Amino acid sequence: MSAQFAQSPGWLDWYRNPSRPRFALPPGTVDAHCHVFGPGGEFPFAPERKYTPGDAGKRQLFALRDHLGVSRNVIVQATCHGADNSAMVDAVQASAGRARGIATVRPDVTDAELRRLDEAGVRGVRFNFLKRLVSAAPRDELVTIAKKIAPLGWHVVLYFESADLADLATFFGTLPTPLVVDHLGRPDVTKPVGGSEFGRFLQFVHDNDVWVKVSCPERLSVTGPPALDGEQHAYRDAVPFGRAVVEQFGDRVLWGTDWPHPNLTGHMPDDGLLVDYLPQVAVTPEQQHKLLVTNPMRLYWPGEDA
Ligand code: 0GY
Repeated sequence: MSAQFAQSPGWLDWYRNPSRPRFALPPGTVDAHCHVFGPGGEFPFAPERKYTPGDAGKRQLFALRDHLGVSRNVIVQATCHGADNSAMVDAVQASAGRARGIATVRPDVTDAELRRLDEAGVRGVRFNFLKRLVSAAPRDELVTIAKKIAPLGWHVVLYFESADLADLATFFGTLPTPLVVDHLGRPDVTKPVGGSEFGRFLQFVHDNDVWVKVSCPERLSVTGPPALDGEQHAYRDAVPFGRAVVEQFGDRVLWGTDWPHPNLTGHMPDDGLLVDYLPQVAVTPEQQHKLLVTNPMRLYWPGEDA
């Protein structure tokens, strides 16, 4: 906990001793969705935040990276830091080229500030539509931001709930940048994978050449992690959704841990188990290599060898 910030009541901190994954990640694996929180004493949380996390800084993130066998990170600005990207940028700059960043900016951001972020390693901005995380997402402001970042070759990361896609899809289709969707578009995994809601998502991905993060089974799952009695398959109800996206859009899928897993209430996942979950959704070595290495390298480190 930070000296001056008390965590939100009931806040769950990340899993302290993650297991060593049995699944060996391919060399060059990118964790394309993770965050840093503070530390609040150095990088204060934003006044407009909807939650106050425990500290989870770059040192802990890089330790997890090394423990899991990950090579690189994409650090996504968390809403608890608002549009002050200092903690994220500090982590990216401390990574010696092994991290990229996704920022939050306001419509009045200057070109000079965008250039500074770009030089620091930022490659996109995130638009968040979850009402429990942001008070508003005015579309005119988002269009202004998207137009400003497009010349840099950045993309927009979209975070929304599947039920809201019907209202948002047309707007998303007008944005002038590549689009990346968080957490499989947050499907309701109690509904059929072949049903209309997930079908709409797949159509949206197809029609707009969208990139999709096959992440957060722990956030989507109702069946949860393996039971203590040794049940083998973690988050099994999320598997068909991830697998469908990997099979249909294998060249545009990404994966991330979502460490340090903000706002979970039921349980905190063992990050080693999240790695062991991967072969359930990316079944073949070729699918795994695209998901974990080829695709994120193409988006975040184009032209570089993994
Ligand atoms: C995630 C999910 C969440 C939070 C944030 O920026 C954030 O605060 O992303 C969430 O609460 O669902 O991607 O980490």
